[in-house]
Amino acid sequence: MGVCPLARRPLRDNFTGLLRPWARPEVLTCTSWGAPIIWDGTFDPDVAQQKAAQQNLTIGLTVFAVGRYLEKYLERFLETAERHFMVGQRVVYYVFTERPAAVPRVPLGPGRRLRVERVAREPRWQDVSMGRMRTLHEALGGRLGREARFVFCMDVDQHFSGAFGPEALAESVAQLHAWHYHWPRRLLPFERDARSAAALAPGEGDFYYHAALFGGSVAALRALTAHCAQGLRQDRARGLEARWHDESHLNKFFWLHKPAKVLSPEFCWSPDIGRRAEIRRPRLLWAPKEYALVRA
Ligand code: U5P
Repeated sequence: MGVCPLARRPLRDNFTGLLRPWARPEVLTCTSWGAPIIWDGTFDPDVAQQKAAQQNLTIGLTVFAVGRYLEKYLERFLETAERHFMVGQRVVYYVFTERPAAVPRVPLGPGRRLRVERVAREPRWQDVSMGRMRTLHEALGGRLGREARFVFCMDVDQHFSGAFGPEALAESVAQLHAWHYHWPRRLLPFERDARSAAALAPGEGDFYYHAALFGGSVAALRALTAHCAQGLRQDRARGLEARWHDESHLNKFFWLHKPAKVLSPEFCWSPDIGRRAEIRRPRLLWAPKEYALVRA
């Protein structure tokens, strides 16, 4: 009981205690390298709360809101984070924007703080998205890295819809992409151009991970952001841009450095997909993609 059949190891960690993979027999609950895949029902949220409280953690949550993303999404993201993200833990939000004065004043609960960091606005949305890796790397090497023990990095065009607690914490955390978690591996949209630093050869790649949510310890995220920023730089120097930008590089990183924990698509779900029996309680919901409006 509580054993990963693929890696023949107990499925447990410092936050969840022993997991209950048998509670979700219809889905994959561990990876071939023994990392848990966290589904609703496989963990006890109270145990996770207690274990995190014993460790007296500060958890960072970073989000970029540049250009129209600020007015359109930030307030709801923060308001719903106050209701659902790591409730009962110490939390520090880091909002990166080119207009600090426009950041909405969302009332924060006890032990929760918001810091605003100014970033330059890149002319292309792809560059805003890709520039995040370099900015995050610098922030993790500075105050954010000193304040927080674990950090989650998220897209802003989504909102919390259910409890997102310490069961999601680990040394490194990857999110299964809601549109791709059930696709055959050979069809996953990894970068295949061998000239790109993000390239995966045929047969490579475990899962396709979503860059809208990743996390881990400060040290692990320093390594992840350095890898991605370096890959993005290298591609640019060769006149290349990977198929899914920073997400392609993130997928390469997690192929080379396997995540310690994988979150099921319940943690970051797209309502456009419709109902799926295995998606019980989504934690984050993507906003409808209104690219014509926000990327203009
Ligand atoms: N982003 C911005 N402004 C932009 C483009 C992207 O703030 O012009 C940030 C948002 O946090 C967004 C994330 O959720 O990058 C990923 O971008 P996208 O792939 O949703 O366009």
